[in-house]
Amino acid sequence: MTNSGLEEIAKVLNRCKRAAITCHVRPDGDALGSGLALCLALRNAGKEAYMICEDEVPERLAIFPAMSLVSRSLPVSFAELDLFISVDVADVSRMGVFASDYVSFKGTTLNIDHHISNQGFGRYNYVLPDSTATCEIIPEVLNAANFEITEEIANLLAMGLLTDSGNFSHNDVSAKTFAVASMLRAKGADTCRIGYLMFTRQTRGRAILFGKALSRLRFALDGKLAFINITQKDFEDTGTDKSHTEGFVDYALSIDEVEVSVSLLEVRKNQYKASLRSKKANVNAVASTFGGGGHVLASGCMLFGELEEVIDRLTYAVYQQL
Ligand SMILES: [Mn+2]
Repeated sequence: MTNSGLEEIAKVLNRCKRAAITCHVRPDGDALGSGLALCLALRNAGKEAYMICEDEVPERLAIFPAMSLVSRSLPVSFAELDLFISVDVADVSRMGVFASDYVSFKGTTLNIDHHISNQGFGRYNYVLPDSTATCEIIPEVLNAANFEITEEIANLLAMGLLTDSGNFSHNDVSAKTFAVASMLRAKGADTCRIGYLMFTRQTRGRAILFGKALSRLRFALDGKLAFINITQKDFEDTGTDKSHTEGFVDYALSIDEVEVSVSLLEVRKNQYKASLRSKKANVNAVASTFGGGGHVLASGCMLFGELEEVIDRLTYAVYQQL
């Protein structure tokens, strides 16, 4: 994978007239923040630019006015474009329905990303795997092209930087991450408000659901393993669904003695979706035992049976990894 020079990329951006930008399916803050920052910068520079994505904008991110620019189809034909840009896309297949349009595109393609697995599928590529977010890379591209970083663009980039870095908590956060954040703050990004909206705020139903889950917190293996469980009735009583359980399992892992935490969501009677988190032990191996998988420190699987049975089986599988 060899990157194109920034001057070359600047030329591509400066000479384009009509561009589409896409990101990966099930878009996150980094994908939409980086894509829309580029889209706005191109428009501010007098170009036609469209942001397309197969899936809808997640509710939490919809608060940014620029999100209304994200479309699930291109309003012109691909043949009318001279530039097709992908952001935060590790592999062409991650573009979903737009993958075939990208592959058969006759104009110029540009690939800007931070995933280590990115093979450089664009005509021009700018992939920096040491970056915590694609939003960490976009500013240098905009600067090279002489595109202004407006307050709105700074807010979008800050949002992607905060979300992909886990509010600056991931181990790939570097001095450059903070330098970019500092620059974006100077350009007017409201990092305090973005942090609150992305990481802190929640609905009342979610807070009550969390209380229910936490009231059932229990421990095994001398306190090294923690379980929380949520029933179908909890979801019904609080008007929530599984999308509101994000962070529950991480909360259980934050307890000092706990090495592995598990959340068990009741999918239906005698069926549980387990999410596993670990500080060190291999929970991918645990999940694999039950036909699931994921990463060493974060994985998931489906289990069948009574709750107590499921807990016993998971306890034994975790015991073997500690
Ligand atoms: Mn990303």
